[in-house]
Amino acid sequence: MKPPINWHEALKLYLIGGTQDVAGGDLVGLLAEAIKGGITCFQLREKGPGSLKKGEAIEGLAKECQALCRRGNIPFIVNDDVALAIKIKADGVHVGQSDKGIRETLKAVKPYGIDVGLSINTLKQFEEALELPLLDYVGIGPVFNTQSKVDAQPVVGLSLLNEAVRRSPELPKVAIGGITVANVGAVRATGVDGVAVISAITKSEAIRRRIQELGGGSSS
Ligand code: TZP
Ligand code: MG
Repeated sequence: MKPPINWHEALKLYLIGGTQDVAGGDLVGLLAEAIKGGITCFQLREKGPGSLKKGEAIEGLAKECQALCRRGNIPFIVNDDVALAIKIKADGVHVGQSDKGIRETLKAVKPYGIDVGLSINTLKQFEEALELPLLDYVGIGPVFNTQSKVDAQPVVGLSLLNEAVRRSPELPKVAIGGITVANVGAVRATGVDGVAVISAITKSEAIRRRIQELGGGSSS
């Protein structure tokens, strides 16, 4: 059996991305560079304009990303697609409130040893998440305005992060949405385990330096 993932550590600098987020579409090249730079987790989120649409192509891309993550010793997470996560034995699957019910997702994937992350946008949703003993982590946001998700929920600001940390220091938490070099310090100061970003890394021209600036990479 694979060792359990320490989510408090793995959430430190969580890259999310798909073909649509990368100019030129070379997600695999970007991921390879980001892993060398020191990201601590990766989620494949192939979604929206510019994303791959064919199941076969997505599966092929997922396997390439998974192989890179394995070599880099970081968790590989699939967004939304429970069947794909099971098929390729991903480390985890991340779902939103509007995806297949969270209880159903947990029931479907836990027998395969797949971890589960859930997006939350309100304190009520956070409290509901605390009632799910098998849930591995929550993503809280969008903290700030984001250009990377067309159907984003209302922004939650730093206050929901502070409140969630106060309610439960134990449940691993990653902040998401509009996180940049300019605001990452304030986000981390709330006590969340880490930050999840799309554009701060995928739109950077100096990925390794950007990862350092966001708090990833080695501390040496
Ligand atoms: N969920 C909430 S905000 C968001 C997702 C997937 C997009 C985050 O992208 P960015 O570019 O880091 O704001
Ligand atoms: Mg979703």
